[in-house]
Amino acid sequence: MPQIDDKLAPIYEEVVRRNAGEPEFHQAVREVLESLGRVVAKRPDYLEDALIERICEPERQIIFRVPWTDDKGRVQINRGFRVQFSSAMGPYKGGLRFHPSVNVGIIKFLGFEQIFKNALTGLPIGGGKGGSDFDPKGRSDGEIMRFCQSFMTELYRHLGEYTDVPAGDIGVGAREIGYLFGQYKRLTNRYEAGVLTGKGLFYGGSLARKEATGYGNTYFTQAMLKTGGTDFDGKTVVVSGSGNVAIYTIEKVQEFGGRVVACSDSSGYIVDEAGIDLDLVKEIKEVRRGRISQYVRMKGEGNGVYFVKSGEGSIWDVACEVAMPSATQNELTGKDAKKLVANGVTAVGEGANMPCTPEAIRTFQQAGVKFGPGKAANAGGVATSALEMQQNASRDRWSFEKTESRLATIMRDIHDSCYSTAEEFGAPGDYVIGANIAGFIRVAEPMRAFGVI
Ligand code: NDP
Ligand code: 2IT
Repeated sequence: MPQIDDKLAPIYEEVVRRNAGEPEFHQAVREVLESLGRVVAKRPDYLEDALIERICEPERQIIFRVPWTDDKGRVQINRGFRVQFSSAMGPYKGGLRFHPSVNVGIIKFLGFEQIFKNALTGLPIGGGKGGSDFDPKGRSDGEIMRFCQSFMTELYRHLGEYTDVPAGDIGVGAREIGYLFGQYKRLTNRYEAGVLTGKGLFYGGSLARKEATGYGNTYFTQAMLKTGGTDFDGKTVVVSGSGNVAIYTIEKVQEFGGRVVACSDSSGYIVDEAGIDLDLVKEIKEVRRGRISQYVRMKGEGNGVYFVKSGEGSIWDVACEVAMPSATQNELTGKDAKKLVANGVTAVGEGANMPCTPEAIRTFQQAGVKFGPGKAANAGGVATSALEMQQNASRDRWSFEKTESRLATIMRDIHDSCYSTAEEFGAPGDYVIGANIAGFIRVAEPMRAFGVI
């Protein structure tokens, strides 16, 4: 098991002590600190002025009550969060997650990852994350709207195009961003387009933002495959989830000639051995907001098409050469990783944030599987959010081709900087170490320049 350097171990112990009951946050911090031993061995000056301790402490954490009225006239109460983690590189930037599992530890892990991810994009954005334990499943449009309006009625005072710029994440897409933006505009009396990203195309959104995370992970994973002299063409691929990230991963993998044979939601997974019919998945998920099991009902069971209920098997039992986990944290365990390795997986690109457990990552790396960590592989979404901010600031609108071509270049640059940083720090081929160190150095330099703040 990778160890934390002796000089950094007390920092980790203090993070665990001061953030009790937040295992996902501890996991994210631990992974970064495991990589930083190599940095402080070369550059002990990074240990000065509690710089690493400061990176682990959010600049500001906001927790608030979100009251709203459901369709039956009953008052419901949820909890809202925004963790403004680091503004060393630019305004806080990161998504909002609406899911019943959301708590402060999950938002902190996501915000912490976001600092390094955003730094890796090379664009001027700090790190933050927010959300609520609100469960959008089964809620009407009216309920979603009233919830979003109440959420923004508190959050707006903490936002601004130069202060903090949220976007979507699990349970938050264009519909929710529309309601949030409308309420922000009404409360502030300002048409401040750059305060949110992932907006609709007819009021300041960027072409290719919706596709960007999935496309970006596909570009990143393609770059990893190319270091071994191969690509997606003809490869069998499994993509977990069937939300925003999963759908546009499947789209780009198919364009690159890969055959995606399985995807999932929290109720289970579907297999279509001939290759997933993406139009059908989009109809079920983007139009009907339904369950992935409907795929089998609509397509007809048999001929290699079937559904497996969650709890009765894992999507990672399905044999593939490339795995792209794109649902949620810790969805791919050590046991799953062993199964994937036994079935011949050669590359894993994390579309979700921290979907592989530490044991799974170790299993992949020990088996020589190319492993792209989320903070590098899924950075295309936030990078394109920064491109949306650029378009809003210059009152401009770029074509799909121009935006996608910028995205592709950014993803190849992230790949190359992770690859070369890993080599420079004595861990060739280790994208986890490469991403953590390259991201850390980019944030550490402005922090030192600013003094103790
Ligand atoms: P969506 O809400 O569009 O889709 C989420 C998908 O994951 C759904 O299929 C959902 O199934 C499944 N899922 C969510 N939670 C669980 C769970 N606890 N157990 C099993 N399945 C689950 O979200 P996104 O596609 O936007 O996000 C997916 C992942 O990608 C997240 O980790 C997010 O943080 C990350 N990400 C997103 C970016 C973006 O731009 N949107 C950018 C970078 C990373 P069900 O519908 O049944 O809940
Ligand atoms: O995890 C992520 O990078 C996101 N959910 C996207 C954040 C953003 O600001 O676009």
